[in-house]
Amino acid sequence: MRGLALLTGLVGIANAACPYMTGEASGLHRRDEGDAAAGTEDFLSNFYLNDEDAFLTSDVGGPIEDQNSLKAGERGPTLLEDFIFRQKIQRFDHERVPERAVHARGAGAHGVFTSYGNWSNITAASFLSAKDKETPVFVRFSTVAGSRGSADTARDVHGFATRFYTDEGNFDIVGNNIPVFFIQDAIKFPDLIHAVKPRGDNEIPQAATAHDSAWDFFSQQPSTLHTLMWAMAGHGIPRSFRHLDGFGVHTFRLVTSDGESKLVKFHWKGLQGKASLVWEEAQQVSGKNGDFMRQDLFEAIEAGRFPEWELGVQIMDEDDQLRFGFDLLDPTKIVPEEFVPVTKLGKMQLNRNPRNYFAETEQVMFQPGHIVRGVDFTEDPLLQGRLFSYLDTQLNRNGGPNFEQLPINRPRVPIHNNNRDGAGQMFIPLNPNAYTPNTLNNGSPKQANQTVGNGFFTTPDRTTSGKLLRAVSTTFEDVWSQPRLFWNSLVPAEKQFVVDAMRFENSNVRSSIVRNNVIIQLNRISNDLAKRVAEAIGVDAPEPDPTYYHDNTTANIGAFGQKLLNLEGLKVGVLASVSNSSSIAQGATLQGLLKEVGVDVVVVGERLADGVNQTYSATDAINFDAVIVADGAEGLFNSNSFTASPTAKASGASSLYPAGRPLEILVDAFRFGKPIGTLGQGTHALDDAQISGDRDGVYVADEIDEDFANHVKDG
Ligand code: HDE
Repeated sequence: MRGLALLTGLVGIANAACPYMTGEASGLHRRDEGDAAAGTEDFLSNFYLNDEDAFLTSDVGGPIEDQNSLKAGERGPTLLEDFIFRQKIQRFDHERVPERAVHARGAGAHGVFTSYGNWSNITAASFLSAKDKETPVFVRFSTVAGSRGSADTARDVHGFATRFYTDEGNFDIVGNNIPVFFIQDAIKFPDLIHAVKPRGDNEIPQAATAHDSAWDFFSQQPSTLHTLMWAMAGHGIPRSFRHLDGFGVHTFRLVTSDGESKLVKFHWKGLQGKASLVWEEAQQVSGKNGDFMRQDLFEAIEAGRFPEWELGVQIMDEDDQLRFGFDLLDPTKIVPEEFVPVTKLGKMQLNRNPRNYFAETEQVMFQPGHIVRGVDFTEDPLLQGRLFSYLDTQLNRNGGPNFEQLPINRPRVPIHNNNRDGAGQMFIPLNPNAYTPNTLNNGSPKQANQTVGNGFFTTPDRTTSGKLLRAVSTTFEDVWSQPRLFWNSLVPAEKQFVVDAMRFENSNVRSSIVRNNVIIQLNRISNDLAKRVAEAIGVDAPEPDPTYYHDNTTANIGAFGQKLLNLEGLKVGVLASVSNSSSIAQGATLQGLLKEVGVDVVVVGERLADGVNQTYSATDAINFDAVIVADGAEGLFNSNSFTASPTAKASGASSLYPAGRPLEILVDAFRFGKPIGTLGQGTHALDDAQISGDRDGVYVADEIDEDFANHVKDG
């Protein structure tokens, strides 16, 4: 019976063998196809191990104690026969699997995708076959270059990998938050990654491109320029995983059950809106809270503030491959939305945190090759290479071919095939005739195809032919027009952001040859950009090179310039003083006014007390999206407080936190472009911080009211 989910079989076996699987894992669930469509169900619950009120056991089930090893005499050596000791240490020794070669640092969440309609006119994919049809998803966000323990806020491209557990098998969109990629041919990927990863001799710098080899590669391989521009803009340091968009990058195909195909680009458009950190801030965060982004995601979901994205596609005809002046098979190109608008197919909500980081987020093994009926590849040479790499890397990470049977990887539909054995086989296949064709098992498992059994099929009209050659297609040659399109389309503040980023990165490049080469390439994008970067890094300003220039612009490019779509989970710090209870009460008043938009107020005081959520000693501007100085707290901001000794409390200093911390929070918040506000006498803090109350983003008010709260919201 088709409806019996794959899981059911395992649960049946597990129950017999594992009496300690309790509660949800007790095998009371027998799933059928109806359940498979129930979007938000926690289908992994069949695998939960619940230790509640249970005795500790060995791996083979016998109850044990494991606090002391078995010794020959009180002061004697440990005995080899101590299987409890051996198993515990051995399991510990084997806890790690190889981290991902790239995208090692990441955070995941479960959710549900809901189709906006019946899209059978463009695809046979079953998860898009009906309005309101729900499909469970798991998403993993990541940075690329850093190792597993690196800081979340490194400047980098960000991975946005989504698995749809559809009722016709798993479909992965293994995308990024930037719609283009550095190279056009997968064979260059090891070069790219070796160049951006830390140096071979001293493994420095971690999770950063601000070093010679990265910029050497970028300037020698100008196909990198477009992605580089996006990474140097706000997209490189998003405010959080909730504040970025996602892209499938390559052109894919969608195919109807009749075999009609369209070319598509996948987009994830966030319903939170986009926002970025500023670089000074990101660097501080890296040191002070390396878990900043995973924490934001986890806490938002725990608080019921479920982030959402709409899945959209730009739909193009097969004949459009060269229509827009570039090649749709070239992954360094976007299709401007003015040429082809994005059709929204459905919405994804992330609404459940993993229960175990390793079992879910670390063991999830995405592959661009995980596609379902109704989706097909294109000949993009980067995509073609990825189809090999991800499977290969999973074999390396898991040490064998049965990784698709891990709970987070297994599909929600039964599997039936003649693949057998290998390390870690989790099933007991009952068919002894594991080959096709067979008569001994009545021909089963049977072949499915386009018309029989809802099978996967390759686009019927796909053809390819050609001379064998190792060369870049001439249709991939122009790699400068779109970086310029990107630059032209940024608001001035984000242009400055790009300039600052490039100045920072290249100031750390020792080789003057590399710095020169960088400027040569930037000058092909924009003379303005090249000159502004050159002046900071000791390179002569280049003459314009108009052969490369155009004035085109496009929309929806920058991370700046748009208001957030919602404020959920953002934090406002109210800087108060425990010696003035009214200053603390203002925090509660503001919380009342901001509650409806999901903003949290954190009241900061010299020490923890009633109404004080955090101390000055343990917080910084980086923890807030806006900062308010309460009426009555102004005494803490006296600029003497920076130099005052711990005993000099009269001048506003306190031994309870590092000297000058309240002032530092206010100044940093302003420098990092966050809205700041003062209430009543709190306005004197602005004088101490030398910030004019007339500046944009600074709000001075006598007291808290709706108007003040609205300013904070709009900030
Ligand atoms: Fe990946 N990439 N990649 N990549 N990639 C990996 O696979 C690779 C590329 C992306 O959260 C690895 O499971 C090659 C483009 C994401 O688990 C590895 C090429 C895009 C993730 C690999 C690319 C991506 C990976 C490492 C050039 C955006 C993390 C571990 C042809 C469309 C997925 C793993 C997760 C991970 C190879 C280029 C996105 C080594 C060879 C383009 C989001 O297989």
